Amino acid sequence: MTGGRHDVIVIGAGFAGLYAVHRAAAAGMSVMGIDAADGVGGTWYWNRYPGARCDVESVDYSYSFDEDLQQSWTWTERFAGQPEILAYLEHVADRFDLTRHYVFGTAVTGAAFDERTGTWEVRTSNGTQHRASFLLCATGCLSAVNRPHLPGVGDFAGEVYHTAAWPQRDPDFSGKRVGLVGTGSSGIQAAPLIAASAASLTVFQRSPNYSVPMPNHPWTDDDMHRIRAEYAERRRRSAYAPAGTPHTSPAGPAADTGPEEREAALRQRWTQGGVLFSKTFADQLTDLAANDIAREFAEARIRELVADPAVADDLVPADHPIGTKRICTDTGYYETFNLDHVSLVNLRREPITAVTAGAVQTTTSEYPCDVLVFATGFDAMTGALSRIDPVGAGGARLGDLWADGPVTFLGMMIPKLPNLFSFSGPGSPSVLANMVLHAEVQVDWVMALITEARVLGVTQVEPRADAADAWTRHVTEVAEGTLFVHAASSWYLGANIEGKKRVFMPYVGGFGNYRRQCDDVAANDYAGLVFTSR
Ligand code: NA7
Repeated sequence: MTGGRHDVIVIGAGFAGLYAVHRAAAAGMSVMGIDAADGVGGTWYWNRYPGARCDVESVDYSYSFDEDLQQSWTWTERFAGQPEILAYLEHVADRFDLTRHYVFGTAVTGAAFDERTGTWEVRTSNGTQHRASFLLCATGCLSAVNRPHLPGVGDFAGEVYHTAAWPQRDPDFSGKRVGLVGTGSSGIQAAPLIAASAASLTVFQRSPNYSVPMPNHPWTDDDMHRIRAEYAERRRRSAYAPAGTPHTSPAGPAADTGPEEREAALRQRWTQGGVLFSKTFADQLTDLAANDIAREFAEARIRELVADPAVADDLVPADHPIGTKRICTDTGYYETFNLDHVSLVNLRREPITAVTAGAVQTTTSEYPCDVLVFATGFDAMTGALSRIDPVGAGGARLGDLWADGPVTFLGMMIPKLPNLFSFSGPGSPSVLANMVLHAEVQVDWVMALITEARVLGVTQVEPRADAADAWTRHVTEVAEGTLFVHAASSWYLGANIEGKKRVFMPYVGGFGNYRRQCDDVAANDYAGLVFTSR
C-alpha cells in the first residue's frame, strides 16, 4: 500500500523525534512521524520498569526551545522518574499539537533512497510505504532491546519481562520469587523496588557496575521559583559545557591535589550524586592512577553499605576503571543485599547453564523462580538504525557501510545515504551528554541545513567520504586518548553484543567542542557536504 509523500519523515517520538516534528511543522514542511510505540515518549515509553529514573537533573533534562514551556512546567523532583518524564513528553506533544503528524504502533521495517525522485521510500510494519525528501532517524541510542539467548529460556513457565519493554500495567510480584538478570543501570534501579514487593529476589550478576547513590529530593516551590528565575543563565552555562549541563568543571589533575583536597573533591562529587562522579578529577578518565583514587573511594563506600563482606566483594567491580562503563545512579541498591530475602549470584563463578520451567540453573546450583526480569540492555547506538538497514545511493546498505564500525559525518550523516540524518547516534556525544539539549542542537543543525537546501533548490545532500572518514578518525583518536577504549568492555564499544564490531562509538571530545564543530561546518557553507540539484 502506498502512503503519502512528505517533505520530511521522522522515525521516533522521543525527545529528538518530537522536537524534529515540531521544527519541521513550524517551518511549514509537511512532516510525518512514525513510532512503533502506541504513544510518544521513546525510551521513556518503553522503559517503565520500577525505579526507572533519569540521572540528569530534571530541570536540565528538559527542552529549552520554548520559554513558556520552560517557565510553566513544574518538575516535582530533582531527578525525575519515568512517569513524570513521560507525562512531560505527552504534555509537549499536546501543547505543540504534534501527535496529529504521527502514526503510532507502526515500526519502520526498511528504507530505500530512490535516486530517480530524490526521495526516501519508507516501509512500515503495517505494509504501507511512505515517501519523503528527508528522512530523520530519531531512533534512539538505547532502544534496540538486547534479549539474552539463554539455553531453555523458552521453556520457562513463569512470567518473563524485559526492563526495556515493560508492560503498561505493572506486574504484581507479591508472594513471587523473582530472578533478575543484569546489573547495569536498569537492574540496579529496579532491584530495590522489586525486592520491596517480591517474596524473594535473586540477582544474577555477570559484571558488577559502579553505582553512586542518587541524592534525590522533591523540588519545593521555592526551588522551582529560583530555577525559573535563573533558567536563562542555567541554559547559557549548559550550552557549550562538556556534558551539556550547567555543572562546574572538575578539580584539576588528581596528582596536583593533596590528600585532604582529594578526599573533599571526591566526597563533594559523591554527595552531588550520579555520573558526575566519573569526572571528579580532570584526568580521571585518561590516567589510571587518577582513576584508581576515585575507584578506591567508591569501593570503600560500597563496602560501607553492604553488611556481608563476601557479598561486597562480589559487588565491587574489578574489571574496569570507574566511569569507563556508564556509572549507575541508584536509590538503595547496595543496601538491598542486606535484606534476608535478597541474594546475589556471581555468574563469573557459576555461569548460567540453562533456564528450566521453574528455575535458573547455574554450574553449581538451581534457583527456583516464578518470574524472570531481564535487565540486559540494548544493542546501543547503532542497533535501531541497523535493524532498519537503510539502502542509499547505488544500492549501498548501511549494514555494509558500517561493517567495520560506524562511519559518520558529525555523527549525523552517512556517505551514500543522502538526505538521511541520524540523531544521538555513533560519532556524536550522545549518551555522554545531556540528551535533551543534544537533541535540540542536532535537530536545529539539521533543520537549518534542510531549510538552506530547500531555499537553494538542492534535492540531495550528503557528506563526502573523506569528510566522514576524517570525522570518524577524529572520534576514534579522541577516544584512544582515554581509558574508555582498552580498559573496559562496555556497550559504548558494542562489547555487549556478540559479533558486533568493537569500535568506541560516542564522541568523548565533549558536548561543547562537538557543538562548536557543528557550528563551524554550518558557518563554513557546510564544508564537507555535497549538494546536488536535479
Ligand atoms: P546495560 O548497562 O547494558 O546492562 C545490562 C546488564 O545485563 C549488564 O549487567 C550485563 O552484563 C547483563 N547481561 C547482558 N546479557 C547477559 C546475559 N546473557 N547473561 C547475564 N547477564 C547479562 O543495560 P541497562 O539497561 O542497565 O542500561 C543501559 C543504559 O540505559 C544505561 O547505561 C543508562 O545510560 C541508561 P555484562 O556487563 O555484559 O557482563
